[in-house]
Amino acid sequence: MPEAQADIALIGLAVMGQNLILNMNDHGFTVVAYNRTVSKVDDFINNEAKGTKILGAHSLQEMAGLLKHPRRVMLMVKAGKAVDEFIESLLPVLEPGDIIIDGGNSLFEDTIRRTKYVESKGLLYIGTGVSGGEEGARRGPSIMPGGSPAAWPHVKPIFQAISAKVADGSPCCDWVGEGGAGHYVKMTHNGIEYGDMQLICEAYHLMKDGLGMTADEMHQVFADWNKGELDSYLIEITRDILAFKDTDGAPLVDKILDTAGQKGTGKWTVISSQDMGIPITLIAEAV
Ligand code: 2AM
Repeated sequence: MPEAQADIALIGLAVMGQNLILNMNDHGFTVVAYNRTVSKVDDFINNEAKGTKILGAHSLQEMAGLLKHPRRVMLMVKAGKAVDEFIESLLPVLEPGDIIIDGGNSLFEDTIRRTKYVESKGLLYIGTGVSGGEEGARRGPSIMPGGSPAAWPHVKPIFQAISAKVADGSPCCDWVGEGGAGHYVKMTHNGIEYGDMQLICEAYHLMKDGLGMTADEMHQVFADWNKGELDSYLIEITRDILAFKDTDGAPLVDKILDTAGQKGTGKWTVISSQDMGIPITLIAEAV
């Protein structure tokens, strides 16, 4: 048996998962990587993770055997059924006191249920929001953990090391609360971004169809806005998108289909607001 040497395991080798692993490795943690499609473990170890301390496991048993105690296992898999299935397969290879962490965009009610279930088996559970996309995962995401309070001291050093930092150096990561609190905060944070995007779309619509402005003129407006109190990530990328030219020199934005999809967090935010009798019409418009 190889020595139990790894600080944390991460399951789910899509880009978010891979980038979180690389980020943890940069901060001195030894990570074990695992994925349902096991061939992706070797692909990752032989490519993106080449030359690092990252370990690959080809079964959950092997993964569990490589972990220090209490074991920390983080899931970065598709929200929904995949999380429940992994919890079921992890329980037999883990022990009381071990910690399962779900870093996907799970519905907070699922996280409340899973926290109770995993705790009933003597293990600990964390449902955490991870914000910042692929780039954030690699360089420093905002992390919003909630679930079993007893798990937090074991996860805190890793999460606070890999998270983004505020100007004064404090980490963009702290304990949010019990049960589904972490995923609730992440959901609401996403909902607010939906509202932000709705405002940007309405401003674009008024400028384009109301005032007949060109993409270059709108680019200038967003560039000015981004220098004042509206200075933010979404205004900044809108500024850049409006200036982006296709190979023929025309603004690319005018050729993109006027349609968008959603993965659920905005809808859940609105449903939760209705459950509490607190209307949030802007976010509802966005959805
Ligand atoms: P895969 O590589 O085996 O498809 C993002 O899709 C991540 O979630 C991937 O690591 C993917 O594994 C995993 N995933 C998606 N659906 C899954 C399921 N039903 N069971 C296990 N893993 C799943």
